[in-house]
Amino acid sequence: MSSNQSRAMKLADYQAPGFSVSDIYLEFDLQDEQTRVTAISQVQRVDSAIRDLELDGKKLILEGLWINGTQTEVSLTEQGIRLTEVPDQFELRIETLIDPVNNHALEGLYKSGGAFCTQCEAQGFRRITYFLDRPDVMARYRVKVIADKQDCPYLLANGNLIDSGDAEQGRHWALWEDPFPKPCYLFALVAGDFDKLEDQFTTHSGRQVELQLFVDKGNVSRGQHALDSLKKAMAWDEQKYGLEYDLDIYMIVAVDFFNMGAMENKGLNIFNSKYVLADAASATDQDYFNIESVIAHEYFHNWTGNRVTCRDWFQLSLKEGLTVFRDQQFSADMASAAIVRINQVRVMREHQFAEDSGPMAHPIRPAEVMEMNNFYSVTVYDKGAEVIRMLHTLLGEQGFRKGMDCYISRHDGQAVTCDDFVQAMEDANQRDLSLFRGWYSQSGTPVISVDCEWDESTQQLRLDLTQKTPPTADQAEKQPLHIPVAIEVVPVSGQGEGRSEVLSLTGQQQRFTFENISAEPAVALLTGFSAPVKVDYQSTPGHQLAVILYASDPVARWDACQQLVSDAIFTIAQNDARTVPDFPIELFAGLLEQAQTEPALIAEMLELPSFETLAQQRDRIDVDALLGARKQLKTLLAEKFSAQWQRLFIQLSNPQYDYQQQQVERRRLSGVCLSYLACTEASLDILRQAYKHSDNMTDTLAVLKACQAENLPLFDELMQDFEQRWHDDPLVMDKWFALHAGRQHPGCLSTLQLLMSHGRYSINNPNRVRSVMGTFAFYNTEGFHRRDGSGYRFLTDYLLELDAVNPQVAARLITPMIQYAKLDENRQQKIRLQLLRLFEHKSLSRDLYEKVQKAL
Ligand code: B3K
Ligand code: ZN
Repeated sequence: MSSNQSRAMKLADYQAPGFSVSDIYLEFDLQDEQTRVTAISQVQRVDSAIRDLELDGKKLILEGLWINGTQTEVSLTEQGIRLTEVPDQFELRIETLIDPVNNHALEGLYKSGGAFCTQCEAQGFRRITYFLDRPDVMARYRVKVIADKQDCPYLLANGNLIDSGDAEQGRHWALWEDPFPKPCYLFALVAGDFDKLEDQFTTHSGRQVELQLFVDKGNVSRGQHALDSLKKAMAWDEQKYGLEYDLDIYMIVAVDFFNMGAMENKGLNIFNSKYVLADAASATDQDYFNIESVIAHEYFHNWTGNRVTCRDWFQLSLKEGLTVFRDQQFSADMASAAIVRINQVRVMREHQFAEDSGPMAHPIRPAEVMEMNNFYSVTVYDKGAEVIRMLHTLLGEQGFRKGMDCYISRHDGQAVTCDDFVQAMEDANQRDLSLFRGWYSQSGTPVISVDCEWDESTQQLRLDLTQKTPPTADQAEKQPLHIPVAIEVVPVSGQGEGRSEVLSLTGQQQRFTFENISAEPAVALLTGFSAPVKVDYQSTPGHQLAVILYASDPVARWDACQQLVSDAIFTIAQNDARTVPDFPIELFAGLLEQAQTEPALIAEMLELPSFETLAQQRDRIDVDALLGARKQLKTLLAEKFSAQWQRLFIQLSNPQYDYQQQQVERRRLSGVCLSYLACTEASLDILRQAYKHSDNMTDTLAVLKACQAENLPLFDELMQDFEQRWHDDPLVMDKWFALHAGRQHPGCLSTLQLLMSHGRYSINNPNRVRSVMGTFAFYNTEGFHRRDGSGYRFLTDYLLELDAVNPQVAARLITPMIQYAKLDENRQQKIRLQLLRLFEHKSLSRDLYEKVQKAL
């Protein structure tokens, strides 16, 4: 283990930079293995006490460095180089050589397929040149890109194109200028050959913006949805937040090799092609939805992230939490608000709660970071968005908007902190949010315990709420937080009015009393999932049923349903019961009757809670018993209502595919029907016909998933057909790989081996790796948690190989293996053994090291 692996940076140690860079000129002479980068920066000393200039750099060959034209010697540091006793103001010229084609970490400048592209967030710019690679150093960029004209007809960078021309030996060049000062993590360059889609957007104030979308050759017809989504996002941000786009051109480039979803580089977004390309035959409704949401997310960053950026990386949630919240608001406006919210609640419960209770627990503003890439987490992003949502709930729509206006006007062009954001919200609304600020510094999932009593004689309803946050791996002591607890009170009989309110829980324990509750009430707590907390409330099946039937909040209705079903699953698991409690059966009978009236919501209600969601409800879980119980309930419901599933499925057939809300909802419900039908004997023919007649990827995938989940022999037959049809399409093949990797069967490890020796498999392609190993580790519960530990060993063997290629992706895949505290002692021990193997590995990346060390 080298020493730099174990050193963590602390938020408390933040120091403003000693130097600023007002302008930088970059020149790239692009060659596969030897790209020459010339960087000319105008540097100014801002802190006279700091005499030396230290620059970050990684995997660079330094060809020369000049200060005001004089070649200068440098000394090497752990992070890069040091220039001693530099002048107060000077021109710094640095020439470096880099190797894009062998850059498989996909940070800095690399090649994806035939195209050069960059990824600089968080600290990738230091792989391009020596620089002050920190977000609070903001400069104006001019960038010249030189490349072979035939291989790279398009030469792109941030901002506006100001000049271009031909060069010697079949090469050409383009010069770009970005008028807005920006941190280097927003720098981008692309050079390659693409097909281009073009459009225009006229802003609210009447400016024309050119929109350009670059996709792999032959994919033009798959880019329209992304382009339409961009225009919707631009219009929405103007209407909702009064925020207009600020450059004359907005470019999006889709590439196949990308570590994450997309990147918001100023004026030149780079996207994983998964979040750009779609048509009915090859993309699912979920893909269409995701594309719209990620396109919007990156666009919204132009204000929340780019114009106002982060002072340091501990503040990441400043831009990510806020931008996720904004994209969620947008999606809710574009599609069904209820379903968008339900899916978000699932993400929180399945993934964020797990992170908060595991070894990587951290507040949305982490206090200590070893490897920044490890903190692009569900906590920073999704819990961060929940924190913004709570502010929105507490301040109201208008108050929140006032706060946003104040934040943007006060900090435009600056690099700021989460505190600055909360301060703007406070100032614009004259509110004291000091207790609320605890959400930024405290990790863990608060548990709200509820004691509820209704007194018929006084017609009073009393609620006693107690909050407690269990200690987390990073923090033992917890303080009470300001929690908005939205509730809905409905009469159990269904007769009469209900009541909705947001309770402000600020103390550790608090009593709330409601007068004039004349009929027996059922209480729905945390309606709309008003806070990222768990609720401990012993409601009765009767009251849960009343909430499902009579509450106005769809999330509360869905939640009550999930709770009822979860309780049933746990009862079965505990008693090893042959008999299943009656209430889920009554519930399903009712839901199936009404299914056509609210297809989208009822589809979500009919879906059993996932294994991951169930696991979060207990401190200890018995994997086999829980999987068995879930399965038992599913089969029972499938058989009991086989006629209804079949009838409903037939009624739900759609005309020709269109990505349109009503159709989407029907397809979703029809997919749920299929998943139950696959558990019944008579289903083979239905499944085969459904596959045969499907005109879209959503329905096709629903059949394949249903067959996969039930391990039907039909699965292999259809998968062969599917492969034959799609073997040349990388995005569809990702689905094929994932379906195989997620199949829970005794031979699943050999299946994985086969998949990885498949001609289309590549360890260098993150999408492919995630399809196979990600699906296995996260979702193939049975295979991954095999009692003999072979699943853990398999993942570990692979991680050792992958870590040398792409540490960022490796560190994401280890997640399910470090969240092991709920498992039985035998499995825990087997996991620790594998973690030790990783720990003892000589050249483990800092990314994996941080996680493994914490997990042990
Ligand atoms: N800001 C990027 C994420 C960069 C991740 C670096 N490891 C995408 C986004 O959140 O919009
Ligand atoms: Zn983002």
